[in-house]
Amino acid sequence: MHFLGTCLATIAALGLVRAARVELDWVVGYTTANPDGLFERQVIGINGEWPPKQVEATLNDVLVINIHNELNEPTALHAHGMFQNNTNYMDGPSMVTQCPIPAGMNFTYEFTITQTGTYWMHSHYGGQYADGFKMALILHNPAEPYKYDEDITVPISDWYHDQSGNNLKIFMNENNPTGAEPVPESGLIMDNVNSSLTFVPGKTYRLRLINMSAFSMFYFSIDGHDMDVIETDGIYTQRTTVKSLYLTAAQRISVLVTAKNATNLNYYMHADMNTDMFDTISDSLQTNLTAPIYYDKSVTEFAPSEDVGMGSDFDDIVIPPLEVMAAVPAEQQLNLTFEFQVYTDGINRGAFNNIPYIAPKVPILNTLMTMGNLSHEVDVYGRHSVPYILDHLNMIEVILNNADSGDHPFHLHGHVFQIVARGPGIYDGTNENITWYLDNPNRRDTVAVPAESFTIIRFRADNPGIWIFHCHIEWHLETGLAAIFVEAPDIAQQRMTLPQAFNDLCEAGNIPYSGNAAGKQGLDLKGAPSGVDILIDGFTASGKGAMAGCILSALLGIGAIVWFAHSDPEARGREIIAAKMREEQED
Ligand SMILES: *[C@@H]1O[C@H](CO)[C@@H](O)[C@H](O)[C@H]1NC(C)=O
Ligand SMILES: *[C@@H]1O[C@H](CO)[C@@H](O)[C@H](O)[C@H]1NC(C)=O
Ligand SMILES: *[C@@H]1O[C@H](CO)[C@@H](O)[C@H](O)[C@H]1NC(C)=O
Ligand SMILES: *[C@@H]1O[C@H](CO)[C@@H](O)[C@H](O)[C@H]1NC(C)=O
Ligand SMILES: *[C@@H]1O[C@H](CO)[C@@H](O)[C@H](O)[C@H]1NC(C)=O
Ligand SMILES: *[C@@H]1O[C@H](CO)[C@@H](O)[C@H](O)[C@H]1NC(C)=O
Ligand SMILES: *[C@@H]1O[C@H](CO)[C@@H](O)[C@H](O)[C@H]1NC(C)=O
Ligand SMILES: *[C@@H]1O[C@H](CO)[C@@H](O)[C@H](O)[C@H]1NC(C)=O
Ligand SMILES: *[C@@H]1O[C@H](CO)[C@@H](O)[C@H](O)[C@H]1NC(C)=O
Ligand SMILES: [Cu+2]
Repeated sequence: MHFLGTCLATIAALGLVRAARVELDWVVGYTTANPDGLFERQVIGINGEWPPKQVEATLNDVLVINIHNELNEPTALHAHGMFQNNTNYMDGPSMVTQCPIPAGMNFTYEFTITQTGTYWMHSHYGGQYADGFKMALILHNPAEPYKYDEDITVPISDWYHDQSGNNLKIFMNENNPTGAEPVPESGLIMDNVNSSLTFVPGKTYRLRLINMSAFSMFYFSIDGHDMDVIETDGIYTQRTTVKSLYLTAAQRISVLVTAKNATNLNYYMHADMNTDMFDTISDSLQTNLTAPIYYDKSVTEFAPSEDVGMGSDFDDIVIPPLEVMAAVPAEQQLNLTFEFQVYTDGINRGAFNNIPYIAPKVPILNTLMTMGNLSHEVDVYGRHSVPYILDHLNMIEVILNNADSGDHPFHLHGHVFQIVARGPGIYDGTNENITWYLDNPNRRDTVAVPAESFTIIRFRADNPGIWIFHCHIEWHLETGLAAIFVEAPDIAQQRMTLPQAFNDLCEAGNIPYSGNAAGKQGLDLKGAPSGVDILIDGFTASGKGAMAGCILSALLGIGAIVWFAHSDPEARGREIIAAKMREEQED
């Protein structure tokens, strides 16, 4: 009896009592939408609908998504923030953990929900999520620590009129040596420009704010109301009152907002885009978005604006998690410095340590699973997979040095990390101006690294597999601002077996699914991506982009650009350097 009681208590504590199978059938296809009222465009919808419905499940449920790809190109689905512990192959990024799902094919994602909080799902193939293939993923907690009356998801996103494929062609192009990003045409609160909420006096609302932008960062506030932060990226925080907050692409924050008792006024929510990174802003772009919160729709008066936009003093690094976890010393350190430069293929690329990520010939997880004991050799993954081997259970420290003049949001798949330190400049181990956050550092899965500064994060390598670490500005990821963490490859091989369905995907798409980054055995890497290198070394970091831009415009003048577009990258690089030397001799 006593034993049974203990047993039941344990089962309840582990939350094993309730477990449903949440099965969704999705036809992923094209439809049209006009959420900003300015332009009807083709979007990617689910079962003919856009915006796609949010997905909801409860801790311990099994989430099953049957996809039929009706697009005319491949696709792949990532559930952002899921640990996918022992189901690494369900993580989704194309050519990282799987071959993409070819046009016309069906595929099923299936994994167990082991986390709670606010997440989202989006395509992890090309720039597809900017075309609308994204939705909230809300994971309910049967033992919710905070009390509230209503639960409302508030996605905020930028909106482009052009297809992401076109935007990428213009962006990743020799004619864009400065790397000017596509600037959105609109911003949307709750997938529209006309959204509103209604508050009932006395009720407490949980607003789950999700930044689903491809590019823009937003500052969020509600006139006349405090917000109590209770969650950052699926991690409960201590209740922390703020007047405004910001979210970089892919971040989520839940706030509790208590409605007022009086109904004589209505209020605005504000979401102001951070326009620092926009090279051009069209006159029609509404950068300060608003959506009304009505107490009484018959009242026409709104409370005065308290919006401070980019003047917000919000800083997520100081928000302590509810479950206290002190930082512990690192056992393995990675030093990842990134900036944007023109590479030998003529393209302005973001990269860690001057090596842009370029997808290998074989999905990286397949390389891990099929290379036997060579899976521990960093070389088999290919130089342009930007691989780092992490030893099992090590505390990993990643130094993120931002040598660029813009802020960048970095997301690690399969983990949350602690944000343990921050300071200006590049971290070389001797920096005097550094602030440590060691007692109970904020934990989340996406961190903004401000311009020309460093941020240090730590996490435990307790999830064997292949995890991509990348800038969540969709355009920057495409240029190569990503690295691959190969975590405990030997343990991953022991724990996992790739389901046959994944090999079938590769087979259907004519993609090799075993061997190294070149699709070969052993350490013969010939044929793996190569030859994309930093154009000219020896300039100061700030001068590089500008100098490359000058060289390219000079060459453009002599009509070399056409030839460039068809040449191989190594030859192209040599030619650019030769042209530069000729130019210097002429001067
Ligand atoms: C927003 O509301 C205005 C005014 O009612 C309307 O003219 C416009 O078409 C609406 N826009 C969208 C995208 O629904
Ligand atoms: C693929 O999915 C579609 C839509 O759900 C379904 O009609 C079709 O039968 C499936 N095809 C196969 C081969 O399972
Ligand atoms: C979303 O993230 C992007 C990119 O970091 C940022 O520019 C935008 O302001 C964010 N939006 C919100 C509402 O925080
Ligand atoms: C609303 O009224 C209730 C009951 O009088 C009171 O307890 C509560 O503090 C009031 N709330 C606000 C936000 O003023
Ligand atoms: C947006 O709002 C902020 C804060 O009120 C203000 O400083 C800024 O000028 C506004 N921007 C535009 C384009 O209206
Ligand atoms: C790797 O495995 C092969 C055969 O399975 C074995 O001959 C070789 O000694 C192993 N190498 C290492 C470094 O363990
Ligand atoms: C330290 O760096 C912060 C920015 O990260 C800056 O605001 C502050 O002025 C710096 N302090 C000193 C003493 O340089
Ligand atoms: C990290 O790399 C950068 C760029 O090479 C270098 O300046 C810095 O000193 C390195 N930091 C550490 C801690 O090794
Ligand atoms: C993964 O599961 C193992 C137990 O199988 C656990 O020790 C580890 O902490 C888990 N990691 C994550 C990130 O959930
Ligand atoms: Cu970026």
